[in-house]
Amino acid sequence: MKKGIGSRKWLGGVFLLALVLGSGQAAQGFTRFPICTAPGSQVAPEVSGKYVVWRDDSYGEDIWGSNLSTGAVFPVCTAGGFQDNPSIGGTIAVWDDDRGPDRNIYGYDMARGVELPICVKSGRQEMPVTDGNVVVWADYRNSNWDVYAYDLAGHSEFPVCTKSGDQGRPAVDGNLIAWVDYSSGVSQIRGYRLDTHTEFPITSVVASQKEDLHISGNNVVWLDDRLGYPAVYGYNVATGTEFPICTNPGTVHSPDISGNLVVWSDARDGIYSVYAFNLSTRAESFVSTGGQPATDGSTIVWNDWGNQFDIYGAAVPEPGSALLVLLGLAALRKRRKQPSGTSRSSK
Ligand SMILES: [Ca+2]
Ligand SMILES: [Ca+2]
Ligand SMILES: [Ca+2]
Repeated sequence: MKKGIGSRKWLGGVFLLALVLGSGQAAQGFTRFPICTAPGSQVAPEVSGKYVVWRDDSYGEDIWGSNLSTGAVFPVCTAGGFQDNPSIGGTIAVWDDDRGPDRNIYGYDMARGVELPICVKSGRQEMPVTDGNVVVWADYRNSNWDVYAYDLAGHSEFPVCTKSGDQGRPAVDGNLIAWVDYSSGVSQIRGYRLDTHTEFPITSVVASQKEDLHISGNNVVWLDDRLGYPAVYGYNVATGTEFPICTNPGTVHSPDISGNLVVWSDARDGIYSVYAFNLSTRAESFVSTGGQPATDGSTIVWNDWGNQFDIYGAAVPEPGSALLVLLGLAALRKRRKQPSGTSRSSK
């Protein structure tokens, strides 16, 4: 069977390195708290407001969630077969699901406790993402990978890109959808505006791999290998400018963005750790050891890779707080001490 372009090619190696390296570094500034430390593996967390979801491999492959206000941990979907690739926006969680004859997209309203079948059509549907209004996924119904979407309020599905060749690994926020187009033989990122139904290119830089796209407002972030190793880049669709976010060769993975906050994990110090970078203050912060981070701007969640495969989180300090000012000053001092030519430049 053709391997889904929804799968994450770099994660296998990252996972092995995480196992070897283990965990131990203490957090600086961000105070971490446990979200789920149950037996078995909890991975790939996502957060939206008070709700967190993740894939739980304790009893098969299921989706579980937590309400951060109450601390309650509860099953979101424990159907037979594999449930994977959770995403959450607003109060709507989505995932891909092979309980049926092939892979489909399901959702769950965390506030109402109701499951929502999003797309259960023939052919594979994978890697769904949602901002709480629209669900977007990679779809093989036409015997090549396309991008389809579903309007949650209108209960209607619509094609986003059904061109020849493969398109997949989508992201969505508000008016903007983005995906990776593989039809030319290299990875090209394309964007789509929902209000005008127009498609446009995002970055012309050639890289054999571009993946792990995430959007917040006008900013798109992703991983690409133009340097020969995975690095995090961003692109502002309003200004048409690309900017590097993390280019250190530390086996970077899993970028995410919300507002001005970009998070990712890298092993620059020989151990997988979560970092946060503020696009406006240019301050980078160490958050915790761990991997697969995600953020909604208020909270950062991650998987405690190489340790117990549990889910942890930390609140993001309020803008203007004494902590952020101190972190910004520390980052500035560190940058002044570094030789020129290190990883970041202005957007
Ligand atoms: Ca299951
Ligand atoms: Ca299907
Ligand atoms: Ca296609």
